[in-house]
Formats: sequence, C-alpha cells, structure tokens
Amino acid sequence: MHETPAATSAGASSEDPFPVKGMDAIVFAVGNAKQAAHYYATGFGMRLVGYSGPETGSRDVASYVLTSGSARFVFNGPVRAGTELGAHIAAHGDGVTDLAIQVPDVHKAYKYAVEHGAKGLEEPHEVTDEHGTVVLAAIATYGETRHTLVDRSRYQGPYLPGYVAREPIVAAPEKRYFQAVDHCVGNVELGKMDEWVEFYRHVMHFTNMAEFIGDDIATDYSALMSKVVADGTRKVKFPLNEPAVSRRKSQIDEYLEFYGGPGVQHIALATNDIIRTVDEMRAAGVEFLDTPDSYYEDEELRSRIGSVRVPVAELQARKILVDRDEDGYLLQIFTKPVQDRPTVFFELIERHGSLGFGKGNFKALFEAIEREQERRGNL
Ligand code: TYF
Ligand code: FE
Repeated sequence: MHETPAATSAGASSEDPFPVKGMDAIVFAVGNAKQAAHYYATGFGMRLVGYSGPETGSRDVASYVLTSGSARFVFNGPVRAGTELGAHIAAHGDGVTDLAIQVPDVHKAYKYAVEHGAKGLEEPHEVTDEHGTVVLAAIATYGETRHTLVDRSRYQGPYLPGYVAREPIVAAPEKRYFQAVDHCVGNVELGKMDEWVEFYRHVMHFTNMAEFIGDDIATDYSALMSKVVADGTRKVKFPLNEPAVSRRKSQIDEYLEFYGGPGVQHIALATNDIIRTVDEMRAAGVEFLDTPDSYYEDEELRSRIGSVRVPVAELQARKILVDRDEDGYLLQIFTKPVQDRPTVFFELIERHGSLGFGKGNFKALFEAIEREQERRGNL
C-alpha cells in the first residue's frame, strides 16, 4: 500500500490516537489466592508486594500482588460464599480476568475506545489514598475478559488505593526469573479471530504483526489459526487464536470447552537467562512441555538456527526451543497448564533480536501440546 506524503509527515503519523505505556498487570481469578501467591513466589520467583482483603476493608475478595521486574500479577480469590468472583471461578476455573494496560491519559483512551466500538464496563474515575491518585476505566474484550486502562503516574503506593504493602512470602531468588510480560494470547471461538483482530485495530488502533498461522499451516498440523496485533511501539502484543477445522480436536477447542468460552490462553514472560530460569523453576516443581530429542538432532534445525549463545546440548537438556528469523533468534519454552483444567499456561522467552513468536517451532510445539491433550483423553 502506498502512503501519501501527508499521511507520513510528522504531524499526522507520529500522533498515535491510542498511545500505551505497557502492560500494567495481569489479573487472575483463582479459587485460593493465598496458595496461588505462594506458587508464584516459589515457582516463578515473584515477590509479594501488596495485599487487600477483609483486614483492609475488602469484604468479598482477597488480592495478592506479586511482581518480577516490570511484570505484575494480581491474584483475586473469594473469601466467602456467594460472591461474583466465586461464580466466575465456578464457570471458568482459575484464569485471567483482566489484561490491564497503562495509558498516559485514561479519559482520552476510554473515549477513543468506546467511540470505536468497545463496550465500556467502567467509566473513567479517580481513586485516591495517602500515596496519591490513580485513574482507572475498563472496557470489555473476548469472553469475560476485560482491559482496565490505568494511569498511575501520580501514585506511589504498592498497587492501587485500598492495598497495603506486604512482605515477601519467601526470600527473593538471587536473580529474578523474568523481567517483563512479552505477550498475552487470547483464544476465541471458531471464525471469530478476524473479528477480534479488527476489534484491536479499531478500538486501540493496534496493527497486525507479520507473524500468523494461516489456513495452510493450520490444516497440516497446528489445528489453529493465529494472528498478532500490537500497539505502535510493540510494548503490548496480543496474539489471537481460533480453532481450525482439522482431523483432530483442536487444542483451542479443548481450551474453549474446559474454560467455558473465550479467554486468555498463555502469558509469555521475557527472561534474559532462560537456562537458569528453567532450571530454577523446574527445581521448584513447575512442569514444562517435553520436546523429543529428534527436534535437536534434526540437521535442518541446526543449519537454520546457526550459532546461538549456548550449545544446542544445553537447550536439549532442558527442552528449550529455538527459532531464527531475519532479525535474530529467540529461545522459548512452555509450561504445562498451571491448573487442573487444560486452560492457562505460560511461556518463557529470551529474545536476541527476533521480534517473532517462534514460527519455526509451531510444528514441534503443537505436537507436544497434542501429546498432552491425548494423555488427558481430549483428542
Ligand atoms: O504466542 C505465540 O504465538 C507462540 C506460539 O496455542 C503459540 O507462543 C501459538 C499458539 C499456541 C501456543 C503457542
Ligand atoms: Fe507465545
């Protein structure tokens, strides 16, 4: 497509109508927030920093806030019978309720989103305590997931007004296991992927990234289709998957069935030492997907990836995947689902130039996921 000189001149193109600063928090609904906080502290090396609950005036919900670098996870659990949160967990199991995004101006962002087709859930409003003021608003996305829009530039507290600082549960690891959220993936129903891509294009002025899984790959082995949308600065990246019609039941169908609708499938966490992080997390009992030795013994793989920072044997010993594109390479590995339902899982990703999502690994990865699906009797 050709752009007119006017469209590329500074004034017109540098003015992003929906600027974002990055992810603010991944908010989870869990049956037992106290135990979830412990799992993410010991298994993911995260640091408990904030809390709200009955003791702080929150009558229905206990919330634990954990961080690792710029990544922030919030675990909400019901503290009594008959709560809205409890109904959400009964329907979906543990899962992600909110992919909260930091924006410089919540009023403007909310107005833009709603004018461009978003369903508003919470009008912009300020919340204040002795640590300052936060501006919040919320819009709906796929399933029962939401995006809270957050401006915390005038706030110094542990998380939000109403939260108190909490001491870590266990001593912090010597080196943090990951430092940021890299991308957040959503599973939507068959035939809806393009609608949700359009949603992010219109509502948040996001654009498509090059990487996608189309019809061709889908029917051969992946059983899913996928496209990626991102903000102009690529700080916020949202791949969207839909099931593909194929011989076997798609992993996306399995998710939709067990989650009870669309929702967040995986959160990718950026690490700068995936070897060490995987060793620490495995030692703490976090389970990762297996990769067969044939993956590493493949001559095609070895020539495609060229030289990476560690010997392939080091990757093989840990089942870490590797992919290279024109910009560089990446190392990645996926956990098994982190709850009994085959729904939410995590990815660790160490990027060396590559802006992709591991396209070259899709086949090996999806075969590994299908082996797990088969073990569950869901294939
Ligand atoms: O985020 C991505 O696109 C990669 C690959 O079910 C991927 O992590 C895509 C779909 C999927 C699991 C991983
Ligand atoms: Fe991913």
